[in-house]
Parts: sequence; C-alpha cells; structure tokens
Amino acid sequence: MTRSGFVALAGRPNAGKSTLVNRVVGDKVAIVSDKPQTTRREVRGIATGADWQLVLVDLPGVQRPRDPMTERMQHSVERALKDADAVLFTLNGEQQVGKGDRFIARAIRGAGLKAVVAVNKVDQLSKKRTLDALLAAEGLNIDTEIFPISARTGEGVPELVQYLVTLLPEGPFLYPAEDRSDAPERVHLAELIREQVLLRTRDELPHAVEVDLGELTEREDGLLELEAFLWVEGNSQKAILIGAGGTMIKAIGSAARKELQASLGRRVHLELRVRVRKAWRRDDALLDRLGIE
Ligand SMILES: Nc1nc2c(ncn2[C@@H]2O[C@H](COP(=O)(O)OP(=O)(O)O)[C@@H](O)[C@H]2O)c(=O)[nH]1
Ligand SMILES: [Mg+2]
Repeated sequence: MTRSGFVALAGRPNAGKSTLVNRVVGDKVAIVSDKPQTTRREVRGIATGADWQLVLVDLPGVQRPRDPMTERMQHSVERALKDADAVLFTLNGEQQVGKGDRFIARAIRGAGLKAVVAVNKVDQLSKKRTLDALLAAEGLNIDTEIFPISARTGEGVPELVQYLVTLLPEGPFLYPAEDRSDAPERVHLAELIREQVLLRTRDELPHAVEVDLGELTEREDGLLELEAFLWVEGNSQKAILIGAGGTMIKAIGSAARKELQASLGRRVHLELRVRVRKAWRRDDALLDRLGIE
C-alpha cells in the first residue's frame, strides 16, 4: 500500500522552508533568498519514494494583509492549510522562538492538524545551542516529534522525511513519480530570474519587482531565445535595476541565464526589459496573469 498527501510548510520568513523543499525534492523548485516575502506563489515540490509521495506546499510568508497582493497571498495560505494532510513546521534554530512561532503553533493545535517540527540551521549551532533550540521547540506544545536538521547540508533530513511519511494517509500517488514540481515551466523560469533580482537588490526594491516571461523562441541550432519583462513601480526603481551604465541589469541577466541553462539543460539567450507600471501590485489582471492567486 502506498502513502501520499499534501504537506504544508509553516514557519516564519527566513526559517528555511524553501531551502528545505528543494533539499527534500532534490531539485531547485523553490527560489531562496534572505529577503522576507521571497515566496510569492504557492510552490508544490514533489518527492517520491518506493511506496510514498510527499507533495510539499511551500507557502508565501504569513503576515498582516496590506495590499491586494499580500491579501491574495494570505488567502492562499489559509486554503493550503485547510487542504493539508500534515504540517511541517520549520523553526529557525539561529533565532529565539518568538510570537510568530507561537501563533503558528496555536493554529496547528487549533486545527488539530498532524504536524512535525524541524529545528533548522543546526549547521550554524554548537551542540549546546542545538539542545537549547530543541527544548524551546518542545515548549511550543505541539504533540509530535522534533527533528534537528540543516536544510543547507541535508543533515537530519532523511529522518524527518521518514517520519513525515508516517503522517500521510494511505492512497495512490497524486503526481507522476518523476515529477518534481507542479509549477508551469514558464512560471518556474520567471521565478529563477526573480531570484537573481532578489539576490542583487536591497531595501524596498526586491518587493517592487515582478518578472513576466515574454516570447520564447527555439532556434534551429538549439539555442533558446527568451525575453523577460521586469515590472517596477517607478522610474527611480527602474534606474536602480538598470544600474550605472547598465551594470546591474547585465549582472542579473548573466546570473539568471546560467540558472536557466542549468534548469533547462540547454543554451539560453536571455533578453531582460525593465518596464514601469505604477501599482502593478494592485492590478488584478496582471496578478492573475502572473499566477499570484
Ligand atoms: N546556515 C543555514 N542557512 C540556511 C539553512 N536553510 C536555509 N538557510 C538560509 O536562510 C535564508 C532563508 O531561506 P529560505 O529557504 O528562503 O527561507 P523561507 O523564507 O522560510 O522560505 C537563505 O539565505 C538560506 O540560504 C540551513 O540549514 N543552514
Ligand atoms: Mg520561502
């Protein structure tokens, strides 16, 4: 008999949820940066074993509704928790357990959801600090096992996965065994570009940028020509993104091209175009098209 089900990833921003999804899946399906709100869309990473399949739902960070985009993100988080067979609650072992963690713990207890707790980033911790973090996690009073892990090195992750599988209901696989993600290719490629923007910009800019894939042309020699639009909300943001003499946009473009080539396994020519659209974060038609539900 096989086991399969949806596992919702809960945890404060920066805890390492997206890194953990990539580690469990064994492929880069979720983008990662140290900026909060990196995850904008629900990403489903799929991990399949001999007789089990985990569908990991990487959720956008939970926070108070502010603008229409954040509200959409919040709604999709609530939906995903309702549909989940189990919750994987990731704590940032480098930080103290805080109000946000207690809020999530209450939500898990209140919903009566099956859960497992992972204390992440133990690669940065001494034995003593790891122990302290595990004790603090126990204080959250979730009736389950707690696993010290490092999403970065993979330490402790197999044990965590093994336990997670026991929480799943019996049932057939939900996706083909070879699938790693349910994201449409175009969305994934756009996200890989956005990741490079996040890694290279700071302050308000990361959140003001959205990436939209344009035309995709396959040349006869196998080269893939790709056009992508980087939406920003104002001319000053556009100027920062382009950089003096175009240095910033060139750096983003060349790093993104490498990521795209690695993901697609073929040569890519990437053309980035920066466009200003005021308040794209409030534009329902654009948000629909960008797949932010
Ligand atoms: N040292 C260390 N850093 C980690 C680990 N997991 C994630 N990170 C880093 O923590 C930051 C946030 O990770 P991310 O997966 O985007 O967190 P999310 O906001 O919970 O999805 C990134 O800079 C990651 O590289 C880990 O196990 N060890
Ligand atoms: Mg994330």
